[in-house]
Amino acid sequence: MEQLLQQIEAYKQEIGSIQPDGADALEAYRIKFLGTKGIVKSLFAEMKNVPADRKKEFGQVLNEFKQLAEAKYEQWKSHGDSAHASAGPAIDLSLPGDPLPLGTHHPITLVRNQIVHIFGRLGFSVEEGPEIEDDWHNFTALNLPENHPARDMQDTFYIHQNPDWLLRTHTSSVQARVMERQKPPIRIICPGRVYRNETISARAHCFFHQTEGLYVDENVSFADLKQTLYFFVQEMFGKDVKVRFRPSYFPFTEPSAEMDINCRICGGSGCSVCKHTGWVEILGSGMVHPKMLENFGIDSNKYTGFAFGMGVERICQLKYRVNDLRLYSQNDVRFLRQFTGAV
Ligand code: 2NM
Repeated sequence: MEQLLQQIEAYKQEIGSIQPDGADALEAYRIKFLGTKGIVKSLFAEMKNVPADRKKEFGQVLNEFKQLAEAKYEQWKSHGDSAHASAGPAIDLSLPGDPLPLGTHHPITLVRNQIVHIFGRLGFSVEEGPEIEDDWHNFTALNLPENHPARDMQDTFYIHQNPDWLLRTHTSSVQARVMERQKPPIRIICPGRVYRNETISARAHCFFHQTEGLYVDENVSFADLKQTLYFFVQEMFGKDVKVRFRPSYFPFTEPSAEMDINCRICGGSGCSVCKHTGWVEILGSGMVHPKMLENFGIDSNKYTGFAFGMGVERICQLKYRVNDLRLYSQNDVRFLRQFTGAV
């Protein structure tokens, strides 16, 4: 009995001194102490040789020893698992994280959103439509008959498979689709990409972005048009902006006018953007041609409307001084990063 107790004490010390170092050592430990022919089992087998009056005492010592051997095994095993899972230096969870590089909105998206927001406050809602259009919605319905020069192959990308299909040359086609299915009042803003067959340069591109607006209701007047567009440029460029309207011509409107604002780049003293006039054209507009309203079954004696269209790149040039149209589609991060945080 005394010998057995001494033996157990020695085993306890052995267990206490073992340093865990790998799965093989762990398995050897398990076999030696906890296996079917291991030390714990063999000590329990000694029970039958212990005198009856000390069986209880020996049983307690043995159970304690067994628990110690098992606890050591579990502790060693779980340490091994976690050491394996996080190989490498300890992690300091109190350190600040690595910043994630955030993307930015493209300047065209920024300006588009601003335009949509300003007209949204005046009750205009956004409508979108297909970039691949048919002749009716892009031209004929908009009072651009068959031999109109704007249809010229030089300007329009036609789709080979079907001469009726083309890449829209303006977003007026979206407005045509809305008038086709909706009765007045109509108050919509149509942002989107349009395509024209131009040689790419600093001043021209084969695609660009437009935002067109349309307001059709009873008693819509040219005064409404002027005030709406004046409000828009004040919101976009600041209250100090000056405007002027010049008579113009568009097939979809009569009368038509182009609106200029005083140059935001030079402030009026003369620069290359305003061609030393102090004024820059920023949009075209007019009262919707009665023939167009009739094309869509809208009674032109009862209803009138105004429409306008602007190039988003142009607004962007005046707002952010981007002077080369190619920058918008080159995706040079040195350009794009400059719009981080711009609103
Ligand atoms: C412009 C200028 C003048 C225009 C007309 C239409 C509609 F709704 F009648 F189809 N949408 N946009 C319009 C009128 C566009 O852009 C320079």
